[in-house]
Formats: sequence, C-alpha cells, structure tokens
Amino acid sequence: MQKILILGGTTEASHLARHLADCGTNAIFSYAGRTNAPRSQPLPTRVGGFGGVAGLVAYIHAEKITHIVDATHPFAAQMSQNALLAVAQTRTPLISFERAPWAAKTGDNWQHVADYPGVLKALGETAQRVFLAIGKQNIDLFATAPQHHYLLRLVDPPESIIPLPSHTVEIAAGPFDLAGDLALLKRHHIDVIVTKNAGGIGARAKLDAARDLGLRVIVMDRPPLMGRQIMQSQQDVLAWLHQDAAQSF
Ligand code: 3Y8
Ligand code: NAP
Repeated sequence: MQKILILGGTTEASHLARHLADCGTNAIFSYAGRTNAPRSQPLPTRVGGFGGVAGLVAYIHAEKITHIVDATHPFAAQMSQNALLAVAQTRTPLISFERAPWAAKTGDNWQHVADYPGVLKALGETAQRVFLAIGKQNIDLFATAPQHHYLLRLVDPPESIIPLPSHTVEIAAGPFDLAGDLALLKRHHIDVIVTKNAGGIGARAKLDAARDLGLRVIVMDRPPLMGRQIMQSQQDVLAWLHQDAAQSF
C-alpha cells in the first residue's frame, strides 16, 4: 500500500498535493513550521521538524512511508540532505522535485554570486536602496553594510529587532505578480535586488519587474547537493510514483 510523504513549502509541492488529493492518493504533506499560518493543504499535514535524520527515519517507519517526494525549496539544503541520509538507512524511494534555476533573458542586468559574502561584495560601498528579497533567516549578515537602505519582504512580522539601521519591512507571502512587484520597486525607489536563484513562478515577478525598470539583480546560486535524483516537472514525478508503485506490487 503506497503512502507518500511530500516535503513541502513550495508552489510545486502545493500543486502536487492538490493533484494527489484529487486522485485520492494516500499521502502526507510536511511543513517545517517556519511561518505562522502556512497555506492549508488538501492532504493530511504535519508541521515541524522531524528531529534530524534519526527523527525522519523513525517517522518513515512509524508512518509506513513507501515514497518520499522532496519538494522543498532549492535553498532548503539541510532538509534535502537529511532526506538523502534517512532513506539510505530505510531504503525508501526518494525523488527530488526541484524547479529549474532562473536564467537571465535579454535586457536582464544580473550578477551571479555563490554566497552571502559574495552578495555583500557585489553591493559595494556606495549607499544604495536594496530590495533584500531573501526572507528573514539571513538578514543579520547585512549589518556589516549599514550604509544601504534595505527593503525586507517577510512572510510574518519580525519577532526580533532588525539589526539594520535603515530598513523598511513589507509583510507579504507570495506567489507575487509583476504589477505588484513593479509598484513595490517604484514605491521604494529600489536600485538593486538581491535574490536566491529559487526558480519557479512564485518569486520570479521581481526579476521581470527589474528588467522593465533596468535595475541590477544580484543572484545567489543554489547550494550544491550531490547524489539526488532530480525531476523538474510534476508529470515526471507522477510517472515515477506510478511506475515505482507498479514495480512494488
Ligand atoms: C513555510 C509556506 C505555496 C508556496 C509558496 C516558491 C514560492 C511563494 C517566493 C520574495 C521572495 C523566500 C521565502 C519565498 C517564496 C513561495 C512559496 C515562496 C521567498 C512559504 C511557506 C513557508 C515559507 C518559508 C519561507 C522562508 C523564506 C522563504 C520567504 C506558507 C510562504 C524569501 C525564499 O519567515 C521565515 O522564516 C521565512 C522563511 C524559508 C526564506 C528565508 O530564509 O527567510 N520561504 N515560505 C514552509 C514550512 O514551514 O515548511 O507559509 O504558506 C512558501 C513559499 N514561499 O504553497 O504557494 O515556491 O518558492 N519564500 C526565496 O525564494 O528566496 C520570497 O519576497 O520575492
Ligand atoms: P532547511 O534549512 O533545509 O531545514 C532546516 C530544518 O527544518 C530541517 O533540518 C528540518 O528539521 C526542518 N524542515 C525543513 N523543511 C521541512 C519540511 N518540509 N518538513 C518538516 N521539517 C522541515 O529548511 P529551510 O530553508 O529553513 O526551509 C524550511 C521550509 O521553508 C521548507 O519547507 C522549505 O521548502 C520552505 N521554503 C524555504 C525557502 C528558503 O529560501 N530556504 C524558500 C521557500 C520555501 P529537522 O532536522 O528537525 O527534521
């Protein structure tokens, strides 16, 4: 009897959950519990960490999970790493459902960097108005560059002091659209955008808006994670689930 665990938190995970629910598939959706009110899912949902690799192994056994779809964000590297290590012990089939990285188009003014120090270097010394579109988990790294004004878009109101002398907070959860992000960039007189190369459709509006306004974009490349079987479309993931299920009977 197939029982699928979806490691979620992305637009693709939500779309997959909708499809599996509509098909009456036996599946569980999992959130880390990072945000106060995550989008409700049409599947039974668990919220919170598993407790590392050992916790995930125990969960797989306790819930009799037969397949795992890692549909977490490309920058959720720890979760993806833990899933790889857990299934090495449980021998549970695992697929990574990860959207393709964004690629610059004609008219884009992008600078690729590998990490946050690279972002700070690319920002330079001259004070600028920066749309720091990276969420809240790494804001404090920018306290070393207080000369800039930072626009922060957060899912929930910050619970602690933002260590940036000049900043504005906008509370919003995506997916975002072009009109909204164009208005945001104009309203805040943004000079440069900082983004992770998340890929997908939910966060790309700011890149299209940047192109329209001729703004520079600093793009953080994804953390490398070896040893995963990656699929970039829901169709391929469903085929993998159906084919593997057929084999397991
Ligand atoms: C808790 C679930 C869906 C999924 C929607 C996608 C799109 C909108 C765009 C900007 C960039 C950012 C951030 C972002 C986007 C989607 C997707 C995506 C980027 C929710 C969600 C959870 C999270 C966690 C949150 C992080 C933060 C990152 C904000 C729900 C809304 C910046 C990533 O406050 C915090 O601690 C937020 C933490 C991890 C990155 C960070 O480091 O701060 N996502 N985002 C998931 C969980 O608990 O397991 O609350 O409903 C999901 C989505 N966020 O179902 O429609 O698919 O990527 N999420 C980035 O891309 O850089 C915003 O503002 O332009
Ligand atoms: P992370 O750094 O890779 O993971 C940190 C810990 O959070 C994991 O070790 C695990 O805790 C727990 N965790 C992460 N994802 C989980 C899930 N789907 N279900 C249960 N536990 C989970 O993760 P992150 O970058 O903080 O991302 C957290 C969530 O936000 C994920 O669902 C991700 O898809 C979503 N998200 C992240 C980003 C981003 O920019 N990072 C963007 C959009 C959405 P234990 O070790 O205790 O099991």
